[in-house]
Amino acid sequence: MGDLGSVERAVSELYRAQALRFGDFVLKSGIASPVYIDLRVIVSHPPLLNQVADLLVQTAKGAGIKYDSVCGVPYTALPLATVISSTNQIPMLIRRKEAKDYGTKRLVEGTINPGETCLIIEDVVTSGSSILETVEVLQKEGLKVTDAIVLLDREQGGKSRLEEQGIRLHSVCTLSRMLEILQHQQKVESETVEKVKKFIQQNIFRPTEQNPPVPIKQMCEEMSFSARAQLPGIHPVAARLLKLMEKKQTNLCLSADVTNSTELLQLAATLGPSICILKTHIDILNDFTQEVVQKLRALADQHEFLIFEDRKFADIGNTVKHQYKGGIFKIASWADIVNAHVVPGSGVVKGLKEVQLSSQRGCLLIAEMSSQGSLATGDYTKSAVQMGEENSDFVFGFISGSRVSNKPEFLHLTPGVQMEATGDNLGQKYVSPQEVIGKRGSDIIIVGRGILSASNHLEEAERYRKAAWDCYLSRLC
Ligand code: 5BU
Repeated sequence: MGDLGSVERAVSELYRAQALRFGDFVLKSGIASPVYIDLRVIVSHPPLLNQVADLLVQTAKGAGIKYDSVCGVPYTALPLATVISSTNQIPMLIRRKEAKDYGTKRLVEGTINPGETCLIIEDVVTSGSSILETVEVLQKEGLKVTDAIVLLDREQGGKSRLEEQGIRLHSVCTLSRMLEILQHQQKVESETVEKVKKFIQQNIFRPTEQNPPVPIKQMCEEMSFSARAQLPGIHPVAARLLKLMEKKQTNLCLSADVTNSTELLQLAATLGPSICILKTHIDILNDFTQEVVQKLRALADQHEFLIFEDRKFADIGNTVKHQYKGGIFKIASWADIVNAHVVPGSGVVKGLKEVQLSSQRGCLLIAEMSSQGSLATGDYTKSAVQMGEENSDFVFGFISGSRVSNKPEFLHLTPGVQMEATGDNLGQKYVSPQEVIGKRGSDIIIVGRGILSASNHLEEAERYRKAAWDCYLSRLC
């Protein structure tokens, strides 16, 4: 731990910068907490940033750690690692957190010299999961990682969990010591100190086999589907979908890519109870009639799932308006959800919106695609998110490989999901439900051939439903 004087000064400054707050807070998850810690604010206080960086270095020195490079756990610790690197002339590595482009990009930036030792820098440790994720990535690159330095240990089980995994955790300060310092400085009252201590004890993170470790920071910021359904301003389609997902315990969307209407209706009837959405490509049916979609609508109402026509509108507003409303398919009359590419600009959304028959119709924008070499990456993805967020009266979510919007009122749906295969011979790329829901923070898996190619569709759909639902549950506090 750092020396008393400088630690005390830093704690006092952190309190002044409102990085530590005491009172009655309700975390996004709905859990009441007497303490709120947000060290992101230190970038607005450069002297404090330097002070904290220095304390981290001194703590590493005091523990006698030898290291060749530093790596901050994204994102809050990145500026800390940068200051440490620059001030002490120690090379730095950056771990990419976002799994853009379906994992084809580098996961670590900077020069990697396999065999060298990298020291992990972190702001706050709760369960230790974020550190472990970073350790895993660095170790895969051939680096040695044995120690992590953290400013604040919340004493909620992270230290022992990291030790179990061979990582020694050294903290500048623990939460109880921080409390003592602030009490001594007469900044918090003993009643508050007791309240926070009790909260720490009651919230020790113990992962189990059934409940695999998920970063608690992520978990505590995570809202349940039913809580999201209640958000003010949420789109009615999103609210309906979130409620039925919670009720039916499913975040599985079936991609019913069949060419025969009898088969389509059979799938809807059999798998209806297991799914939250049935996705169609209505133009691949050989025997389309309006009667088919009417029957499909009746099954959707009976089994409480939404119909998503994966039409991928991609033309100027005036054309997509006709494509959505008219032609032989009359998509707007039966599909709860449609999707659109953002390549034409926001006119595509405005055109579709003109048709909007009632508030019970919603749209998803394609922010990323699952196929090899997709051009929907980087700035394109960002623009798609911005377009969606600016048109929230019609757009309620995104098709993407991971969570691309931080706004909980938007849903994320991910195609390219299979448990066994890694791709097909036409460029499709697959990842597992665990990766999509557990790690990439998406909400709904879209599965086609993973289920359709099985001999027992229902059994297979249930297997996917359960896997994706369990991952969602383990994200919650
Ligand atoms: P699969 O059989 O699970 O590979 O089917 C995936 C479905 O999702 C299929 O209907 C595609 O048209 C759809 N899809 C996709 O695979 N990737 C994307 O990026 C988008 C849609 Br957008």
